Amino acid sequence: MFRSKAEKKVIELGYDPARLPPGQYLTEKWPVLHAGEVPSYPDLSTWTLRVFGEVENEIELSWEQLNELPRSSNVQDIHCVTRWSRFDTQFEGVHWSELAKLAQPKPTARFAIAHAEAGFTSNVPLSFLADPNALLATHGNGEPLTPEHGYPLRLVIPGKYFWKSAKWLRGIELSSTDKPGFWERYGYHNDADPWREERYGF
Ligand SMILES: Nc1nc2c(c(=O)[nH]1)N[C@H]1C(S)=C(S)[C@@H](COP(=O)(O)O)O[C@H]1N2
Ligand SMILES: [Mo]
Repeated sequence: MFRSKAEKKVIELGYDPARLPPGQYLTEKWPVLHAGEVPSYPDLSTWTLRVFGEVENEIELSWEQLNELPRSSNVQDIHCVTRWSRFDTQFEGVHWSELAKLAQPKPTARFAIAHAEAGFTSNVPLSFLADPNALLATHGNGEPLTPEHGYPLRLVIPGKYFWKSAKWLRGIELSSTDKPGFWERYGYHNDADPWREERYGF
């Protein structure tokens, strides 16, 4: 059976090669990738997270209020469109369902638009935000997120290229219509499924 160099490395490291999406290679590091600058360290006493749009109750939580919500953690593989994949990344934080209890999405809400610092946005169908393994993460690999990985809060969306997982998250907008985000408007594929290699275009 033909195996690519990338697949051979996965096997050498003791992993199932079926975990590597097409056209990806495994890295053991955690690369840093984003457009623009890492935002300056936030003042957590004024930091807020908004949930708005197609919800019954728009909410704006302080850092303290966010951290009072029930927490969960999970382990998942992440896949960047620039072709690196990282296996078994552990994230800890708050699941969307905890925010949904407070904000109460309207039945018309079909898409979630993540709003991050400096106007960055990313869009997914609401079902991907509601995935049991999605998280609004405060921690990665057991440590608070570092500034370059999204401190104090980032999104983690499984089943999509990692650009959908907005770092420096400040809000979630629910919408009845889709709103292509920063990388999507730049030419990346709206659906971003790494298993179907939805890298560019629609
Ligand atoms: N706010 C913001 N979040 C972002 C991006 C960005 O440009 N801005 N880039 C995305 C991309 S392309 C990737 S691959 C991941 C990288 O996350 P990491 O730097 O923690 O590996 O962040 C995503 N989240
Ligand atoms: Mo990426």
